[in-house]
Amino acid sequence: MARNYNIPELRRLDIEHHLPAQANYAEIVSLGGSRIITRAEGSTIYDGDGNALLDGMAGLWCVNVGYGREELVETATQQMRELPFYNTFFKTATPPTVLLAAKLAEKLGGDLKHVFFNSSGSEANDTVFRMVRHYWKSLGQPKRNVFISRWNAYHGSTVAGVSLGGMKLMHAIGDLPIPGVEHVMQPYKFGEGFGEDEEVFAARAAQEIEDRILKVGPENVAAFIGEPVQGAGGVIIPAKSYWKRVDAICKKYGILLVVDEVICGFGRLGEWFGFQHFGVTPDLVPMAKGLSSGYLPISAVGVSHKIVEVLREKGGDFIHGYTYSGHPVAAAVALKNIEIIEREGLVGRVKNDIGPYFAEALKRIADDPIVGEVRSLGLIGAVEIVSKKGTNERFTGEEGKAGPIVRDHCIKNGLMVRGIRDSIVMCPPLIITKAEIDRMIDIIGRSLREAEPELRAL
Ligand code: PXG
Repeated sequence: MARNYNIPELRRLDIEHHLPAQANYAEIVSLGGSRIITRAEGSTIYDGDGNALLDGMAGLWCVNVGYGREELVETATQQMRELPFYNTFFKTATPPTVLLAAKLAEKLGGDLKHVFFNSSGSEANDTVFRMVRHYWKSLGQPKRNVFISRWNAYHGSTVAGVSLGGMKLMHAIGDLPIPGVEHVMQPYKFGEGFGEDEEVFAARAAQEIEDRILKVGPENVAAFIGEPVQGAGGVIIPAKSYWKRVDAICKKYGILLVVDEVICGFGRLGEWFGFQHFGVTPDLVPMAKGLSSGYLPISAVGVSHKIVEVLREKGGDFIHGYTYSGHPVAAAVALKNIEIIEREGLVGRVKNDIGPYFAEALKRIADDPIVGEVRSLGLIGAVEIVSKKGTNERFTGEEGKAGPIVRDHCIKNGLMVRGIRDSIVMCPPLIITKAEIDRMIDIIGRSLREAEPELRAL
């Protein structure tokens, strides 16, 4: 049931006391406080001012099974009654934690038989950072401590997450990255290989990784980390051959491959994990978001048996972990969430039905005079906004203005999307209906038309 909130008072308190995540605090004040979201159902969110918004972002790339799942509420309630908390530090574990680890091992397949739990994607990548270095040290190769990542990658907001990530604006806050992270080019063909043959571009982007390994010295490189499809970077979808090449390069030099599935996992690309779509075999797999569909904070790192054997034989104490590692309520909800995805066949739905439908629907706005490209894979997609059709030229001649302007029109028209630099990105719940996809595309089309005069006046 919807509760009656005093929205003006909440907005006042928001300004007075609350510091929202990744925000410009002056802007929040000038806007008179944040938009207060009060409830949600299916693929629709409702704000306190009575607006219904189609949630084109599944919350923040996470509410894969959609809102309003009573089963998840009941599971959490039951687990809270039975055992609301116990840790995994005292040579102890809880039933949901162990069962979830086994379930994830089944979904990951291959050698990825082990799972370490955390509460967020950032924490998962901190675990990756420490485990990878500990692994090489245990093997007697302490010099192997360099991570290779890509510019514009997103791996979280903690010190290790930001450092592994390749967002320059984030690096500037907190004087990051920390030493030991090397960044190479991203496989962003529209931006960095416009007009180039897809395969030639994929080979060039992968070659940069090999070149950097040789420059740093293979004996110093611990791991390569990448998102199957870069999400926060603007939904950058590489050619399949790119990932095949990356995998081969890692194996050639004995470097660990870390595939960050925080956004792509749990059906987003039409497979349980993005690496399965691209046909590669990672050694470590951080995941979060869709693991619990955002109903509770939980993340995990899938770890290969090859690594765990070394940790068991030579690793001694792995002095790492969080109070909430393997939180029983979050784990129980994640297990039930996976059960829902399985029961409703949502992964197959993305691959064979709604994903292809989304791709077709996007084509309807591809001819818009300010659209440079539409692209999607499964249920993640982007619309590139350009000032001159047929080029990748941006409004005002510099990157970054168009996305937020078009996004604001979309929100006004009833659709929540992200504006990332000069693109609009979409990542809806996996249960979104075809009629809702049509509405999403219609709203983006209308918003592009409304925004064009504003963009031309920049
Ligand atoms: N890896 C990837 C690939 C992510 O997308 C994280 C790690 C970190 O997860 P946590 O749970 O610590 O936030 C993410 C998170 C955006 C945006 O601007 C994207 C994320 C988080 C916040 C904002 O689109 N992705």
